[in-house]
Amino acid sequence: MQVRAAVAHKAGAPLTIETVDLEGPRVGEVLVELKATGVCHTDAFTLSGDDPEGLFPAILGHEGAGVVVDVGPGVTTLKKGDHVIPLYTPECRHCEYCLNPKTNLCQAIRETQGRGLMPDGTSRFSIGGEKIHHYMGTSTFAQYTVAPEIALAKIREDAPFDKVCYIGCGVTTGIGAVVFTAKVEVGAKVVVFGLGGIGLNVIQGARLAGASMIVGVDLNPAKKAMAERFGMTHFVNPAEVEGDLVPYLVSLTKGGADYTFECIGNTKVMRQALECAHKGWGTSVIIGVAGAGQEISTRPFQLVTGRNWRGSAFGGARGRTDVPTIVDWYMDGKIEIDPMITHTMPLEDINRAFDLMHSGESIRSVVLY
Ligand code: NAD
Ligand code: AHE
Ligand code: ZN
Repeated sequence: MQVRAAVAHKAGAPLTIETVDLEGPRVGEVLVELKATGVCHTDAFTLSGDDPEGLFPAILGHEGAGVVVDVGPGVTTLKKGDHVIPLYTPECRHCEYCLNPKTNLCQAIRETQGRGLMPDGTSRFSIGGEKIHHYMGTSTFAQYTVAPEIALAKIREDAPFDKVCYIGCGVTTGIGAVVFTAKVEVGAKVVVFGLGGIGLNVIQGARLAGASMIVGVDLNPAKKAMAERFGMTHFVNPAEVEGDLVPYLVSLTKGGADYTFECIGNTKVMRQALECAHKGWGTSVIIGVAGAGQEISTRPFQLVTGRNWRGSAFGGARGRTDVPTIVDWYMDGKIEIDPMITHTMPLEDINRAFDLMHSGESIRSVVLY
């Protein structure tokens, strides 16, 4: 079939809206009609050319929601008409990783996914016979996409696509990093670096977990009001701090934070986030994605003296199991999404979503199909 899609032809260039060819689903695959997709900073990161796994041409996008329109042979858990959220972290429930409760990083299809291909090593997208790569196994910047059955979470049918698409990445990543990865306890002191689409969800996760102090750190003072609305108790603009940020934050938290989260992708900030965690027990979680060739550093003494350095992908969530629950949390009013979706647009205007992100004007832009 022919579908409209935003195609990334090369690094650093705007996406182009084109009609592309999409093959139907093969064994274990599902054809999904997208109804909405968010635009995450990771899409911009890959488009910039900084992603070591970035491939071109490709159809980006990994924060979608839609409806199943066809299933390939062997698909047993989904049928036409089901509402779904595509998962860039699938959940096969059989691999060594899925069977280990310590991780959510299902590896069943990771190798082909990283090469922009379906599990059988081929692509369903093409233009004039030329292959177009899939992206993160989801490619949600298209009216229709094909995804493996294990990379689709079935969700309730009364959930609005234009809001719950955000659970496909930002909401789950932020809240999950707090509740699944760090397991923040009631009364904990938390510092969140970066108050964008991910950091705000870390903040609402920390409030949900009962944190007593939630410090938000951002260079953009315009992010303060929204962060307060989601539970931030103290705002720090590093540009306004005299002297070093780390001792300032250690003093503010009276000895260091129990948990810190880096939600920017800046390796210098990752170091600050580790070093303002409490001596003896503080845990710092890296969520931000850093560009090719970048490395983190600190004095080993920081770890010797009891700080823990961790990372979190997709919030430690097991998509097919946890995403429907997070959709329920939204529908039951336990978490909020609507105020964070600051802009919506048709696919034709998707490049505006990237401009709004780079200028710091948006939290989340959502493309409506
Ligand atoms: P965003 O652009 O919405 O937010 C980034 C925020 O960081 C902005 O508010 C910006 O003002 C602030 N900032 C930038 N530099 C800063 C600095 N030096 N000090 C303080 N604040 C600073 O981005 P997002 O969508 O929230 O994504 C954040 C990061 O998380 C990106 O690196 C993205 O790729 C990554 N991410 C990771 C996962 C995962 O599973 N690990 C999932 C989604 C996104
Ligand atoms: N491909 C990059 C890393 C990109 C990355 O870290 N992706 C996150 C999700 S970001 C979503 O917005 C992730 O889940 N990583 C785990 C994985 O297996 O990809 C690189 O550096 O090569
Ligand atoms: Zn994302």
